[in-house]
Amino acid sequence: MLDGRILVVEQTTGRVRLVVNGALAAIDPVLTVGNVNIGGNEQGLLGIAVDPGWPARPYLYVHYDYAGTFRIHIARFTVGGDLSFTGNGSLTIDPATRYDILTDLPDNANNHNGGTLRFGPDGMLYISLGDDATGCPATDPTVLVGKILRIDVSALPAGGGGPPASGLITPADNPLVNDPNANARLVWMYGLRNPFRFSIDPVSGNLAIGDVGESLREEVDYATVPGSDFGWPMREGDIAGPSSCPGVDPLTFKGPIHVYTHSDGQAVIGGPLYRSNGGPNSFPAAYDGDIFLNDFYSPWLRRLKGSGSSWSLAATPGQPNATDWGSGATWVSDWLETADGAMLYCRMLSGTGSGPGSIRRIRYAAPVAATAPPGGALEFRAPYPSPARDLVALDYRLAADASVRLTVYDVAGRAIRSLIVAAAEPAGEHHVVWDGRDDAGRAVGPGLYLARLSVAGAALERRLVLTR
Ligand SMILES: [Ca+2]
Ligand SMILES: [Ca+2]
Repeated sequence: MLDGRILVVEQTTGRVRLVVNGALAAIDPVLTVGNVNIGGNEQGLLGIAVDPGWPARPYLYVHYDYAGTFRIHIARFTVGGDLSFTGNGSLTIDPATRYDILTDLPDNANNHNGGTLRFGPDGMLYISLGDDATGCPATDPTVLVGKILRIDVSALPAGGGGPPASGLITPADNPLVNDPNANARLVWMYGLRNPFRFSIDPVSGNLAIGDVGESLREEVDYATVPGSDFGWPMREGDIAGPSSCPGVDPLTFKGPIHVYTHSDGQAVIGGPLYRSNGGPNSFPAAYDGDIFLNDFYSPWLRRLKGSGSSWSLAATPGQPNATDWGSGATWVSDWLETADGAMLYCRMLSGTGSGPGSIRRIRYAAPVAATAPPGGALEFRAPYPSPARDLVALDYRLAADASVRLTVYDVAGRAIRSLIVAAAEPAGEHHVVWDGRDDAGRAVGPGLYLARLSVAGAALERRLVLTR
């Protein structure tokens, strides 16, 4: 995210796309990173960050698997064009400006590469690295796998080149800064399996990490103490892990704040550590400090609320159910909070996994006042996501038991899908998902549709848009 512009990396093409005011920039792609290795499902161009000193420091940083030497590279590119966004917002990047910052991060296995770059409020660059399928080296600070690194890029010379001497990027306040090993001096957190996505609290600088599990547990870690060991591979979430590592003291492990089993998903994605910033699309103060997560293979988005040292899933009126804060969002590979308090999320894929991806926004909207039909108060919430590509959630709340009818109409006023046919429904929250198909099971075309909820002789209507 860059002053209202969105930068998107494409994993397997190495392309960096720039979105300006909802459309691709005039120069597209803005950059193609060369020599990206795309073995397996997990390698590729995985992460990007913008220098916090932009536009005076017009730098982008990328995290990618490098083809040729079985190493992960962290590199910087110098950006030209409309840096201050006074014109059309288009940017230019000369690939020859590539400055290699780290080129020796092990990548012998094509999986477990980490992949996130983010700057903290301290101006330092944080880098996630998976264990490269090695297990115990994740607990060894001298081997740069299974770690979050913290480096200082402020003193790097301008232009292309690199890599720098280790001392030039080592922050003076890293936890192992006095270690004789240069690798260890870059380590911020360790004992992680594959922290593909993490976020940083813009207030405290603490990290919320989604650590993808092996075969039994997915976990979220809240990293508040530099130099913490999160236990992999001796621990997997809240249970024993697959390996015992000689000389590693389990008593020092920091446990996860949240776990779920593989009946609920297969790959956790660490979402924003949210700050209610008062912006025009900001969620209320009750969201301040909450940690979001999703699972790449499951449709849900979840919200964790902290109380003291314990965290639990939030239950907010209007949620699809007591566990999920949102639904209908499979294939989400990353999300972040924007300056206006909204959240963007990226779906890498759609449908059953072969459809195109999209960037979407979640923003706070004050609850819509309900009309009061005979028989009890009723709320019919705005359909979401909006617009929708395939699934649309239609949520409503009944104050009392009632007979309900829910029908979708096309713009010509034809009833095309009966979702609820005069059924007796209990008081409370209800979550209905329309799959974009008519009563004959055919996928309907893109366009505007109307959902009508009829309760006790009164009807409420909501418009929705399918983009297909
Ligand atoms: Ca790897
Ligand atoms: Ca762990």
